[in-house]
Amino acid sequence: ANLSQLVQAPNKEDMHYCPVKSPLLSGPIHISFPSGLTLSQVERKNPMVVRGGRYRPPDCEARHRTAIVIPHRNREQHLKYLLYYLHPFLQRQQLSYGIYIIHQAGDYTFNRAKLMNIGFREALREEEWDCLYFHDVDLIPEDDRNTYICDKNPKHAAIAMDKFGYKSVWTVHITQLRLPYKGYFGGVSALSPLHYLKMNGFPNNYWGWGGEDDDIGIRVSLAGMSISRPSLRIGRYKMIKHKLDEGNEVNPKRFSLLAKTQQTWKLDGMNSVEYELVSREYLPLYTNITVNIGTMH
Ligand code: UD2
Ligand code: MN
Repeated sequence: ANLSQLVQAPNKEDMHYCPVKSPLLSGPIHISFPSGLTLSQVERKNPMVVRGGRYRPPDCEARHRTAIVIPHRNREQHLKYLLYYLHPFLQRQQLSYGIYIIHQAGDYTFNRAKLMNIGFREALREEEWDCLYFHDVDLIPEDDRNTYICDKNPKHAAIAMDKFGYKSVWTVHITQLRLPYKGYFGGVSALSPLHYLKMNGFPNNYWGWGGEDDDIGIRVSLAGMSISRPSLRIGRYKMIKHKLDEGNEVNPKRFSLLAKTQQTWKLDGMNSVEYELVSREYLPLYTNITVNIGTMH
């Protein structure tokens, strides 16, 4: 090497790809909820995170570019703890990533799935993400080997939750809850842009709690894809305890909507989502996108 090569700071061209398996992983994570935690403490603990909640590994070129999309309204406490754990978690995985909070303005009935469609559009408007993680604000991953990258198939990541004794969630779902098939897709799921467009995204017409996750599971199979899952040992999450939110009452139409998914999925979804962008704020730990999404009619 000549002198000029030696003194030059490494630039992108001579940077090597990060190893296939990150050497920074530490496995199971002990989750607690330190009282009095503030967002500025989270900021100080994550000095490499830049404006809008973006990060790229400093010493190697990331192999994956993942956007985290989080539907949100009125859950600031949960958001704070999620950011506290998620930023270091993603950094240990040596990912290039960005965190997008999709905030529903006003107090009309909440619509989780529609907010995800908006997150998909707004995130890809900014960068060529190769994977999107659709993530509830109250679920904290408990093992950093649960890598936030996309698979060949859509992935359901939150398969074992403390709330259900870490049993396979879809088994719980089949036996105690709603539908007699294994399409369960709630909590945290990962799709590439191609997966997402192939299934026309998520439904826009589920207002209030429930059903939209099952609709999404059905869409995956209607679009001819199957669902992959991490192992039960690794796909563990802690759900921060909460009650049903005001403005997110149980959706009484969920079963009749689900019965029609096969007829509606190509008409309603990413190709029909309408909303009004209220603001886009590049905050230190995340990009906050506030939207008016209207209400049911
Ligand atoms: C389950 C599913 C969830 C979703 C929901 C039904 C799991 C682990 N999770 O969660 O993915 O399918 O049932 O809709 O199976 N939110 C707000 N503010 C609100 C209301 C909701 O921010 O006022 C967001 C937040 O990100 C929250 C998510 O929507 O985590 C889902 O709502 P939930 O946590 O009340 O529903 P839950 O726990 O029954
Ligand atoms: Mn929840």
